[in-house]
Amino acid sequence: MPHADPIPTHLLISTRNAHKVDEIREILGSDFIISDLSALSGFPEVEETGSTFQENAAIKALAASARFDGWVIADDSGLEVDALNGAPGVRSARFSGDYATDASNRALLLEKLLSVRGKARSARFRCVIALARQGEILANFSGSVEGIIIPQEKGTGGFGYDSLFVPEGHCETFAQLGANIKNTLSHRARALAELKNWPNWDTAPV
Ligand code: ITT
Repeated sequence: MPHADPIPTHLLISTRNAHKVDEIREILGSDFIISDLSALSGFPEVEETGSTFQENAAIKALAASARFDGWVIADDSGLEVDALNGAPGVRSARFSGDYATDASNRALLLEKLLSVRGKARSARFRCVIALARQGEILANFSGSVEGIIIPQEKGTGGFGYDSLFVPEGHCETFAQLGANIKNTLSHRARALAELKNWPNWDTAPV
């Protein structure tokens, strides 16, 4: 939803995940100009040392805000599986180790859930988005979507764990449903809906 002027027309996303950038750009629409860390040459790798999505989102947002004099957001997100006591959680990107890929993470998840059946395969995606400006966190926005982990991959769209996750109320995975549907009900879409409705856009420091 566009805001009355002045609006944050330019948002830098502190991420190296091109899939997140595509989704955020599509969800926020044409009222926002989106760039990512490729716009900051020589930007170092940021270590995600937090133990919560909120802490890691803040770490990523503040690192970019130290180098960029405008609105910055960072998305920290992941999958929580109930049968695994919330794992992989904040370790979703590195679930299968330092050299993890989306495919190796999915394979490990399937392996760990081999003996888990039916409703016990419940899970949710969570997303926390930190908004920063001039080296300060101004707000956090969060969203989640409930669902179930199926026993084999289905669909080719999306990224990460999308081909294993069937959102509540649907019969297909996020990878099968495609961006148009995923971006209306995902954890990221819900967090970004809060961001768009943040009441302080007009009064925040510029
Ligand atoms: P940045 O830190 O650079 O933003 P990242 O991929 O490392 O990129 P995270 O630390 O937030 O991002 O880890 C998120 C991981 O959780 C991501 O790599 C996926 O494995 C998973 N994930 C998050 N959102 C997802 C989504 O919408 N669909 C599928 N998997 C998702």
